[in-house]
This record gives sequence, C-alpha cells and structure tokens, in this order.
Amino acid sequence: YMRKPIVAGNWKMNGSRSLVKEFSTLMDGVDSAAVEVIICPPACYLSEFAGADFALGGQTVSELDNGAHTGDISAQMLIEFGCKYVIVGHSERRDDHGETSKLVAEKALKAINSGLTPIICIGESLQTREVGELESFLAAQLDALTSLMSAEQLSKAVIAYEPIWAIGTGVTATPEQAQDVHAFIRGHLASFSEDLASGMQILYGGSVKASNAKELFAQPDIDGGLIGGASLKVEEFRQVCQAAG
Ligand code: G2H
Repeated sequence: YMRKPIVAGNWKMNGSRSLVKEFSTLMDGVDSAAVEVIICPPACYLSEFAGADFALGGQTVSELDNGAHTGDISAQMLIEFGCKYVIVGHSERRDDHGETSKLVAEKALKAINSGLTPIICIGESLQTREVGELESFLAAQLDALTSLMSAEQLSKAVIAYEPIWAIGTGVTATPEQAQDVHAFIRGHLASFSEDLASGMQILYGGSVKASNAKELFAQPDIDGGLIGGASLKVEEFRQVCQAAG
C-alpha cells in the first residue's frame, strides 16, 4: 500500500487577507508529487486562495444539505469555493460546540457523499490516558464512524490522531507514543476491514513544528500531520511540508 503523505494546515480562527497573500510562495521547494499540502483557513478566506497550487479544506461542515441553519456552511458551498477536504470533529469543535461522535460521523458521511474528503479528528484527553482508557476511548470514537459508514465509504476519509494534551501546548507526543497509537488505530480499523486499514492515511496532530516533524513523519504508521500554530508562518509550514515529502 502506497499511502501518500498529507500535511494539512489548520489555521483555526486565525489569519487575515494579508496572511493569505504570504502563502502564495508556500510551494516553492515543496514536491507536490511527494506530499499533498492542504490549507484549511476560516471559510471567509477561501475565495482569497483562488488559483493556489495547493489544496484547500474547510474547518467544519454541516451534516445537512441546506436550509434554515444560521451560521452553518454546507459541503456544496465548500466545494464551490475550491475545497477538496474538510476537517471534521476537531476536539475544539467537540468541546466548544458539543459535537458528539455520532454527529461527527454524520458530518463525515455528508462530506463523503458530496465529494469532499473529510479529515476526521480523534484523540483523548490527558485524564483519559492517565486512567488507562486510551484504547477504549479511541475505539469508541472509531466505532461511531464504522457504525454509520461502510468500509468503502470510510476509505474516502483521512483520520487525524490529535491527543488533546498535545494541542497548542508545545507538548508533542514522542514519535514512539504517536506511533503506538497510530498502530492501534490501524489495527482497530483492520478488525472492520483489512483493506480499509492498510490504505487509511492517519495524520498526527498536536504541536507539530519544523523541528519535530521529520521524526514523527518517519514512523511507519504516521502518514503526515495536521498542523495548527506552525501553519501560520509560511517558512515554518513549508519546512513541515518538506519533512513529509
Ligand atoms: C492540533 C493542531 C492542529 P497545534 O489541534 O489541528 O494544533 O499544532 O497548534 O497543536
């Protein structure tokens, strides 16, 4: 199985029109055949990226098609503004907006059925890890996906493992810690479908930066990264992209 590495920048609620302009040089020296580079800006900036030589993604998507849902954005709208990808179920949305694993699965399925590739985020809190419930917690997050989707549907998604204790804290999981969990995730998916498991691109997220990306991406079950803080500086983010490609 050839799994192409992905490096996705998650700008979260950051950025500006002028930052978008700085990113016009992002791909200088990045081999787009070797790494799929994605920027997920706030939706209002998507149109500012028209003509970009990297892929675009939304940060969330409605599970519904359209209608009276103030503030929400549909999969078709993201596609119309050039998105190929959308992040779903980021821990910040699970926390800030009460998104459950069932809702996250519904959003991912809507994305897939619309032709977007969802980047589905899972990950445990420090407390969950400390009480020894890491594996059962992640298994439940994954089972919410497999109970709604066929293996064929889920094969059109990407998974991002983001331990909550490593998000924006500067504390990265060690490459070994991350690899162990990625291998668990792949193994759990294999109990659903072997083909799904071996083809699934599983990204690591949580304080990835230029100085630690190479070692993380070198792990056999880590297929790239979802990058927050370090995706807001074009130089730094370019180096993370190069570390994967
Ligand atoms: C994890 C990550 C990107 P950061 O949320 O999704 O953010 O790299 O800032 O930890």
